This record gives sequence, C-alpha cells and structure tokens, in this order.
Amino acid sequence: MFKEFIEKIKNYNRIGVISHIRPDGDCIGAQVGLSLWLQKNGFEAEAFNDDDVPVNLEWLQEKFTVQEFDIEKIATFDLLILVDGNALHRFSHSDNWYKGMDMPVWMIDHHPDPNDEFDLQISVPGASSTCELIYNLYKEHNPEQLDTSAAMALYTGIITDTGSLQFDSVTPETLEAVADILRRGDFKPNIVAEQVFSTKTEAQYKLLSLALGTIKLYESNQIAVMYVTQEMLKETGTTNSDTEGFVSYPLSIAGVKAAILLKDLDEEGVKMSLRSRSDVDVNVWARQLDGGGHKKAAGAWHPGPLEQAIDDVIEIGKKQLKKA
Ligand SMILES: [Mn+2]
Repeated sequence: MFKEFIEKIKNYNRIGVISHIRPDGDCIGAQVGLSLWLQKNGFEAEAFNDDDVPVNLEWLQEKFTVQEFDIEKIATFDLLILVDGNALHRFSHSDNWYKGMDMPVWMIDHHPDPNDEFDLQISVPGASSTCELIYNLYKEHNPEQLDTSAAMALYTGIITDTGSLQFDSVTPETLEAVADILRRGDFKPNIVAEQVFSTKTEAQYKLLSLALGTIKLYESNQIAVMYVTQEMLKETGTTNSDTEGFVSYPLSIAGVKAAILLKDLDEEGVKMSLRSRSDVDVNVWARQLDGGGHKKAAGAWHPGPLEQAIDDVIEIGKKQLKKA
C-alpha cells in the first residue's frame, strides 16, 4: 500500500501535514500518527488545521502539536500531505487555499470517489479509518517505530471512526491492527476511550434532552429525523459542536434504516448529518444536498428554513429507500 509513498518521500525534507476542517478523532489521530512517523524518519514535519482541535482530542496535542492554519507558512514546505479527506477544498475554510502552492500535494484517505487532484494518493475507500491506513505505513516500513504516542493517536482514530468498532467497515484486518497497536503501544485502551468519550458536560445533556424531543419517524419508521435550533443552543448555553454524537440516538431506534440530524444555523442555513445502518447510501443522498461523505455517514447543507430542509431531505430519502 505504501511502497511508492515510502520510496518517493525520500525526495523531500520539510513536510506539512494537514487534516480536514471540523476535525474529528480520525483526522487528528492520523495527522499526529503520520507526523510522528515523519519525525522518527528524519523529516521536518509540522501539522496544521483550519479549526480548533476539539476539547476531547486536545490531549493528542501533547504528542504532536497541531498548529493554526497559516497559508503563508504552509506555502514554504517541500511537500504537503493531506489526511482523511479526498478533495482539496475540505482542508480550509478559505476557497482555493492551494492556489499558488507549487509543491506536490499528496493524500491519504478512506472516503469514496477521490478527486483527481493529488500528485500521489493512498486512497482505500473500504478501510475503517485513515488511522488504520497510517498503521499500515508503520507496519510496512518499520513496525518498531510504533511507540506509545503514535499508537494512542492511531487507536483514537480507529475507535472514533468505527463507533467503537461497531460499524460494518470493521474487518479482521482492523482488529489485527488494533491488537498490534495495543501490544506495541503498551497502553490500556480505556485510557483513550475515557479521554475521547467521557468528556460530556451537563449542558450537553440538557441540549440532548431537547433534541431527543424532536425525533420524528417517516416512511413506516425507516427514516428518523432529529433537529437542533439556535434557540435550543441559547437555552442550554451550548454550541454547535456540542451536538457531536447526537445522531446515533435516532439511528438506534429499532427498524430505522437512516437517521438525519439537522442543525439550524440561522443565516448560515441548515447543516445535516446523515447516518445509515442499512443498504441506504447516505453519500448519494447527501450529494443531492450540497454534501457528501461515506455510504454510512455523510454531511449535507440546505439554505433553509428548517421545515423546508426536513421536507426536502425526506423527499430525497424516499427515493434512496426504494433504491436500497
Ligand atoms: Mn476518517
């Protein structure tokens, strides 16, 4: 998988590693894991993200610092490696951030349908996570280099991108990777799980209770919809990022094939998280609403208002149900 990568990377020295906007456990874990690999192998590596690292992942910053996205600084690297996204625009809020960058840009990712805009790509759409791919880099090159810091970073990404190893993207290879990561990293998995998952606040639960009250089922209970409004955020003193993981509640209702969480952001329109636990392809669904992602998890956007967004998302969902 990484033969060409390992061979060609020797031509570079200063390498910038970038993870996608609105970062999650997999992109930060992969970024930290890859940056540590580069450092161990004599490269000068620096890591960037155009958003703040989420609070539950801040501890990963102690292993390798993820800096603020600085276009002028990024332009000085010999090579850029983008992790956990397959289109350049996923990596900054500023449009065309890559214009004027004359170094090669590589990517390592597991999302379907990669854009053809990279000088080298490790694209494995079937993989559980980008962190599983970075694990393969260590394995193919020199497994001895997988120390505790790198192992904890990669473990974080694998468990966050697979719903704690519950999704159908989990393969025997994933579990073998996890076993090797735990053995070599010599850490207790609950230490990572507690830092990543047990960081909820009371305000978040107040918001969750309001959101749960909005759950509605459509199409003979096959589609579940839940939403969060600006008023609900105000009432509970929470922000958008506090809705992380909410969509798993409507998705776990018996008989539900797909669930959508809508976030009414006022002037910015309505953001949607779509999840499937069936043959319903929410990537195709989301692509009709200015978004995309994976078959089982995707994001989309609607100009609003909220009621219209719900109507439209259900309308498209009906057709998706028929195809599945
Ligand atoms: Mn991922």
